[in-house]
Amino acid sequence: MLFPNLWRQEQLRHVVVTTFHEKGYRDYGKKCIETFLKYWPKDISLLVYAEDVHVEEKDRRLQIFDHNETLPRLLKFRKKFAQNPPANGLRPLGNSFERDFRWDAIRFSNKVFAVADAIRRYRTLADQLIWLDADTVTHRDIPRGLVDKIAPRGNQLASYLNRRIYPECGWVGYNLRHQEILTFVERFECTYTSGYFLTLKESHDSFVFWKIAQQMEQDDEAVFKRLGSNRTKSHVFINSILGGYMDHLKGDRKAAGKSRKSDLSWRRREEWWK
Ligand SMILES: [Mn+2]
Repeated sequence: MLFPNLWRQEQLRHVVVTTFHEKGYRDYGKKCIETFLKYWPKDISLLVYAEDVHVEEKDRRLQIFDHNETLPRLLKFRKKFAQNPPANGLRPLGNSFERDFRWDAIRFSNKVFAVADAIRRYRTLADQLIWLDADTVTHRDIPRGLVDKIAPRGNQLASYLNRRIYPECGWVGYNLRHQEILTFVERFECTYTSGYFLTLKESHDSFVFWKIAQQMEQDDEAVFKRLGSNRTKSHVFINSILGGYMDHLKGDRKAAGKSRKSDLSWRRREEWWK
């Protein structure tokens, strides 16, 4: 055949990004790094935005950024809203406050500012930038072809784990070649820095991501690739194609180091799930 490559999808360059603080490093971040280095394709690097923690692992595929040096916008945002209860997971309820993570913009904004910085930094060096929560472990060799296959292409600005409610943003693949990628990043950050998040129904990163994505699709600025399912409300990460290679340790699963079998909505055959 003259042009056999026409029948295959073009190989893309990928880079993965995550963040954690000191307790996160001990509880799950270390494991995330170790299993990344073991099971991910050897031409893919991991960038870590480390918040006040020394990362012990050393590898040519591992790059560490210090929060305090690389994320000035995050520091400024935190300072600006530090004394604002509705920005810190406290929602006014009569005379008191109700605690709910869905209004903890300060806690979840570190993901937003880290991914924004990474996208600007790597825009010309890679084709896809994957956000990966640090509370994930990889349990099986990830084939290069899989990373290419689920990557956003063409007019797809990002691929994400959709579900019946706001998406599960433990995995988001950003298309660095998309002409509106910087527009997206700008909106993502500005929703927080401007204080606009206080007017939204929820202010964690997944909700804000979803709102911006919906608006961009409505305005024909971009489309998004969906890797999840509209039939499920929870555990969409491990029940998607990603569950065959990774686990997402939500809540108390961090201590166990593993999700529960009952979190699976169908039977998985991989060794990890036995
Ligand atoms: Mn997570």
